[in-house]
Amino acid sequence: MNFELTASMMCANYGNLEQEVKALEEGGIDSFHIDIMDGRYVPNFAMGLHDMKYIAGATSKPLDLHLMIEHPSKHIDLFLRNLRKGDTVYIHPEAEYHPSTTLQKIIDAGITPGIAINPGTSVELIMEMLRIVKKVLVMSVNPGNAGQMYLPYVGKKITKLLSIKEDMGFEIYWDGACSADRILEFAPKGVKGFVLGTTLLFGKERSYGDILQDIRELKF
Ligand code: S6P
Ligand code: MG
Repeated sequence: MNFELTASMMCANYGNLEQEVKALEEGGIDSFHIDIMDGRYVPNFAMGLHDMKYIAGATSKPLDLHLMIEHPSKHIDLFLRNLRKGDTVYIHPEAEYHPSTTLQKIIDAGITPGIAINPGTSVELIMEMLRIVKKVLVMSVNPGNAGQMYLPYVGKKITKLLSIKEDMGFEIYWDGACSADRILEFAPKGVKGFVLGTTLLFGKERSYGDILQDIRELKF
């Protein structure tokens, strides 16, 4: 089955970030998920521009930039000028007065545009934006922290998005409490990729390579 696996780098060991990036890359990760938090849009501070640049310099794999910041349009140029073709930027539509203007900026920079949708945000609210984005990151936990509980009502929203994705031309990605059960259920239905954090990938006794191989073969 063809699905993508992304590493949530806020869960990595910062004591040796370069080694973490290499081990994930050698283990077969598809891309690196960078959670940027400003302490305002979400109640936490996580990674910053500096971390993003460091990881970009340590790998040739794509970056997946998840902006959990207020008014991303104010800062987006800083990020865009440090990204490469093939990278993705997700914004949260609630964090912006004019999210489609910001999405257009991402498109104009040659970067893949995405929106991240919170558990409490409905498909109806983002319907028009679905026509211009290539990726939708469905949050199955409230944004701000790793290691949270899955909110089961999000499953219904994914079903709705799956039914319109082809028509509207976007792919669905999963972020938050991504477990084996969820991959087993949603990868065959057409969810294109999964962000792996503490639930499946980080802080385990096994190597990243072994874990990633088992996930790809759906051997849990
Ligand atoms: C949450 C953030 C996510 C998490 C990731 C953690 O605000 O956007 O990317 O870091 O989902 O995964 P887990 O398995 O620890 O919930
Ligand atoms: Mg994220």
